Amino acid sequence: STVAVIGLGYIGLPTAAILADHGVNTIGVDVSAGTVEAVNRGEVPFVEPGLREVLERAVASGQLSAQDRTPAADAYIVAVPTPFTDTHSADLSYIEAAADGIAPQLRGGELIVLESTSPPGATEHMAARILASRPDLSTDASRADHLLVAHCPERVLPGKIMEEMITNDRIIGGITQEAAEAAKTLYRSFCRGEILLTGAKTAEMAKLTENSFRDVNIAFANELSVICDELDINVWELIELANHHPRVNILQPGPGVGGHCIAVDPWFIVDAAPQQANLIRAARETNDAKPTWVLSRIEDAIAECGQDATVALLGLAFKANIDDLRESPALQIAESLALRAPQANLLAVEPHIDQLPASLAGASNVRLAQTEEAIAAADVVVLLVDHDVFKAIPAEQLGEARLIDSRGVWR
Ligand code: SAJ
Repeated sequence: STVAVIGLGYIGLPTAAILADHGVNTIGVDVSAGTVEAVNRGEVPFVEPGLREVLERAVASGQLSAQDRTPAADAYIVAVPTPFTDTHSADLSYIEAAADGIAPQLRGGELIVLESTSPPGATEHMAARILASRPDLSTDASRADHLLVAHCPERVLPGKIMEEMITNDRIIGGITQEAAEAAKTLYRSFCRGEILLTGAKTAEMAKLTENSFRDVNIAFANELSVICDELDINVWELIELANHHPRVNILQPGPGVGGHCIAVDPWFIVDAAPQQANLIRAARETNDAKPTWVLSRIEDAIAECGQDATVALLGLAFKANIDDLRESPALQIAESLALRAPQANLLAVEPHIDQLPASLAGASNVRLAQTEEAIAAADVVVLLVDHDVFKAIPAEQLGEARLIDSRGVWR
C-alpha cells in the first residue's frame, strides 16, 4: 500500500521520511519544485537534527520519492500550514488546496488524515470539501467503500522531531470510529507511544489546548517579570524559590513567545469561542506585549549611554539552540531597534546563521558580529536567546557594559 504525504515542511518531511524508513511505500507531495528536487536528492531543506540520515536512507532504498502532483494512494496525510489571518482566524486555504488535489484521485475506501494544527471543525470541513467535488463518495460508515477521515495532530518539538515523532503519545480523532482505527493502524507502523482515540473535534481542540496551556503559563512568567522589575525583585530568584513548592512549576520569562505554534494556536480557540476565551486571549496579549517592553528597557539604556551607543544583541532565533528566525521576538526587537535607534551601533550576534536576515540586511546601523567582539565593544549587552554558547559566557566577561538579560542567563 502507498501513503501520500501532502506538504513536505517541518512536519510532513520528517513524517514521510520516518514512514518510509519503517518500510511504508511513501510519496511526498509539495508545491515547491525546489523542495521536491532537494528531497529526491536526499537533501533536507532546513535544519533538524537526525533528519538527514533517515531521509538519505529512505530515498536511497526507493521507499520515498517526492513529486509536485498528488498521486493515487491508499492513505493521505495532510501536513500543510494553517496560518492565521489579520483578524486572528485560521486560514484553511492550504488544507482546501490539499483536499482539491486528493479528491480526483479517490476510488473509495481511502484513509485521509489531517495532521496540520487546525481550529475545531477543520477535519469535517476538509471532508465536506472533498465530498462536494466527489458526490459519488461518502464518509458514511454504513457504506463499504466509505472514506476514512481523521485528525492526528503532530506534537513534536522542533529540534527533537525525529525522536519525539516515534516516542510521543498520539491523539487520533476520527470522523467515524472506523476512521480513527484505520489511522491508528497507519501510525502504529512507526509510533511507539500510546495512541489514544477520540472524535475529530476533540482531537483538534486537544492540540490547541496543549499549546494554549504553555502560552498561558509563559504569560504568567512574563507578567511576573514585569511586576518584579517594577518592585525591584529578581524574578529568576523568585521563580526558583516558588518552584520549590511541590505543586508550583512556573515557566521562564523571556523576550516574548515565538515560533509558529504557541503564538498562533491559542488564537484559534479565541476565534472559535470569543465570548468565553478571556484568559487565553489575555495570555496571548501579555506575551505579544513583551518584546515592546524589552525594547523600552533597551531604549532607556541607550538614552543613558548616549544615542551613538554600541549595543550587542545576543541571539535572533525564536528559542535556544536552533537557527529558526521565523516569528522570533528577538528578531522583532532587533528590527524595531534598527528603526528607532538610527545613531546606535547594533551588533547582532547569532552563531547559528552566517548572514543577516533580509529584514535587517538593509539597515546601516546593524551588522552581524561574533560573540566576543560584540561583548568587548558593547556599551549595552542585551541577551535575547538563551543559546548554550551564550550561557557559557562568564558574567565577569561582560565588564562594565549595561546588561539587559531577558532570559535570566546571568541572574
Ligand atoms: N518560552 C519561554 N519560556 C518558557 C518556555 C518557552 O519564553 O519557559 C518561549 C520560547 O523561547 C519560544 C516559545 O516560548 O519563543 C515557544 O517555544 P517552546 O519550546 O515552548 O515550543 P515550540 O513552539 O518549539 O513547540 C511547541 C511544543 N508544544 C508544547 O510544548 C505544548 C511542541 O510540542 C508542539 O509540537 C509545537 O509547539 C507545535 O508544533 O505545535
